[in-house]
Amino acid sequence: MGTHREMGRSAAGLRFGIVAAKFNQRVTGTLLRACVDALEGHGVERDAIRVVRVPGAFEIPLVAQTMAASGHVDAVICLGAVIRGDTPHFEYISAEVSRGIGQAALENTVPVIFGVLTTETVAQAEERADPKKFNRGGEAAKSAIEMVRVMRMLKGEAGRSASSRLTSREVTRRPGRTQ
Ligand code: INI
Repeated sequence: MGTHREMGRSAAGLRFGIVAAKFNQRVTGTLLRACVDALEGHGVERDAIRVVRVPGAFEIPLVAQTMAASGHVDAVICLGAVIRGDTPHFEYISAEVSRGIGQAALENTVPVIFGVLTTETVAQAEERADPKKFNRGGEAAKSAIEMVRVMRMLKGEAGRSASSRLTSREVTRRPGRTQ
């Protein structure tokens, strides 16, 4: 991750919600710090980042859905670590979390970013969270910023094409005649 000056202030004025699981705290704490650092590095104010901690990854979708529906954030970032070695019900938890996060995004048309690590071992999760290695927390922040831009572009295009349809209808309408 570069310095704040290198990263610029491209996300200044945007607001983010972060839902981070406490389970596997060493890993999720690292993900959370790297995520907040990256957002701030792109110009997001600390006051514009709302962090909510939940017990485990299974609880992430409910809070993500609530934040996404609130209208108070431009994107939600979900952080967690589900580790197969420690989790007999690994498949259930990871399937539910990914389904719930996707659902929160689609139901609200708000970006909800999947920053949940699913690994075989704690060592793999630590490596993916490490800001000097894979830095998945920082990557999740960058994906969130990118998706806010994508959604703003699409919503802007939708607004423009609606008004251009209106204009062309007005152009073809003859003066003095009703429809
Ligand atoms: N939660 C995690 O975030 N990661 C795990 O690896 C994990 N394991 O190993 O079970 C885990 N379990 C807790 C779960 O997410 C819920 O908090 C719990 O079942 C209460 O609903």
